[in-house]
Amino acid sequence: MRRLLVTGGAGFIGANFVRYWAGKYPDDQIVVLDALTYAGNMANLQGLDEFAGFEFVHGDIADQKLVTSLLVDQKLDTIVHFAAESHVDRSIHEPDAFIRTNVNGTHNLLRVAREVWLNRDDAPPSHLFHHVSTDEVYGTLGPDDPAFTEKTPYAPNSPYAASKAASDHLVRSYHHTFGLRVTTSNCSNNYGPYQFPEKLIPLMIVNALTGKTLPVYGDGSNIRDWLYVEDHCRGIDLVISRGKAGETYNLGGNNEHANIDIVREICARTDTLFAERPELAVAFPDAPAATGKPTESLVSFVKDRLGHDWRYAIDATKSTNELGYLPTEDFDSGLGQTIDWMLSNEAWWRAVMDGSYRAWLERNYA
Ligand code: NAD
Ligand code: TDX
Repeated sequence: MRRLLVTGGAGFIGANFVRYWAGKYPDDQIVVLDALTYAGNMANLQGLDEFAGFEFVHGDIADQKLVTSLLVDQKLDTIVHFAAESHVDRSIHEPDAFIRTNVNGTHNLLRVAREVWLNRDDAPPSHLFHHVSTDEVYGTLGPDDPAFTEKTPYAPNSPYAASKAASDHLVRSYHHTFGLRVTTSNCSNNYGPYQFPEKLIPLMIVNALTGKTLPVYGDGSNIRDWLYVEDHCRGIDLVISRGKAGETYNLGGNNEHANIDIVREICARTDTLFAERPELAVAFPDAPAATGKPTESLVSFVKDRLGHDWRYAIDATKSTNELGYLPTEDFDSGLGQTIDWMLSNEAWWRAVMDGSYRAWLERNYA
């Protein structure tokens, strides 16, 4: 039985991970620590309070006293660290929060883990600090470059990527210097349920339904390697269960697409869905598809993101060979499930986008 501290568990991937883990390991204890920033959402964890081992704690990973008391009092033996500022565009406009949470926050978790797990008599018999990171630490690829491996030198280009790279290095150093048992996974772009609609796929779906512009940065040729979020959760499980302390593992989707192709695919699927299901035109009257206009009419090529990385691609051979990792969801069905989820969860994304969730948060967590 494991006793997990899941940081950032009210965010997109963290919430999917908690649902995955509670379903697969119902006897484990899961304590979620989340500061509920704009990206954190209690609605993402709805239903989990029925799970006996689940507890939510509202707090900051940079709070040394709080993290110490959670590890000591609850005898937690595994940290799965998702909490981060995660949006590249925000890191370009306001980088400070990225350094504070991604660098200093991660360092606080590491020093508390070291103190509690390595220096105390009542430390649990085994421990693991799993750090969830990104492929963006490796920089950008040209069209013919081989995909990133775990040996690719780090070359982060945005303040977000640099802050994640710094946190990866700190995690590594706590293993090398102090012997803390750590693993790190570097993953490609995720998509799926509960993703905050500031990221490409959910933003385009919401804007297509509400008749807003679909802003494609630059010429839309930039390529990402897309992974359905549940496959990422499965990959993290494999690293936690079978990975070797001190090692890093790449997790990817073998699934490269140019942004413009993704946007066009979402447009085409929206048109088809509205043609097949007349109730959608009633529910979403502002969508062009509600009046038979092509959704693609909303596409607008806008000013490029500063320092925009052109291509990411993950080589996950090491994870496949050593852990048995393979993504199972193909992009066709994964994108379909994501659009269906957004159609069935209008209240969720409207609340997130119109600020009523913030008001709810202030009422309940002031
Ligand atoms: P997200 O922005 O949806 O969620 C982040 C969560 O962390 C939120 O719940 C937020 O409230 C919480 N948080 C932020 N600052 C905190 C703090 N100081 N203390 C406690 N909680 C705090 O992010 P996501 O997309 O779910 O990403 C999760 C992790 O996975 C991040 O570390 C990110 O770098 C990594 N990652 C994301 C992707 C992707 O495609 N989204 C891909 C690879 C890796
Ligand atoms: O409106 C948009 N228009 C657009 O063209 C948005 C939001 C994005 N884009 C482009 C920029 C990227 O080339 O789409 C691509 C994907 O953008 P994001 O969804 O912002 O993701 P990205 O910048 O690739 O970073 C993501 O993947 C790695 C996550 O946000 C990170 O947290 C993760 O580490």
